[in-house]
Amino acid sequence: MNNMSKKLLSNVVFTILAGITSLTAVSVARATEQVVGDLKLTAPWIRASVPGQVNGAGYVQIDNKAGQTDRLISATTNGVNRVELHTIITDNGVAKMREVPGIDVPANGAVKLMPGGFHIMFLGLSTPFKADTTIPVTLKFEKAGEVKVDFEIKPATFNPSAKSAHASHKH
Ligand SMILES: [Cu+2]
Repeated sequence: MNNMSKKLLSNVVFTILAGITSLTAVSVARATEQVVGDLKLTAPWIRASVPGQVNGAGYVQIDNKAGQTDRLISATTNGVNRVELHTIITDNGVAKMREVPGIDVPANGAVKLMPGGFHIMFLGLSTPFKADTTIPVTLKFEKAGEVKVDFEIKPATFNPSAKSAHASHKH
């Protein structure tokens, strides 16, 4: 290999490495993770309120590396009347929210709270959820105990999986 192609090659390698480094930095900054006991909570978020909206929903992925099921049993935060755990059921073709006593996190598995499924329901907001801010929420698990998590408020138009959410709708 002559000197010129060596230099060219090292430039290419440097460019690739720089690219990988910046990609890594971006994904670390975006995918916020928090660990409590055997649980890992990833990317907690809440959709910003639209005018007149007094309730809101929170979502997060929970991974469990323990060999036994854990269970999210409650959530609390300031500035709301009440926080409930909800799921969505379909009753005669109509999607309805239902309170559940807890949300299981399977052994060596995960549960993903997301639009159209399990969510943390914030009822009676004293102030609307404002995009680009965070809300501290304390989650309580049966085995792992309590953990305080900052939920990121995403714009009202945010949809984490527009495609799959649409596919699950019944037309
Ligand atoms: Cu709900």
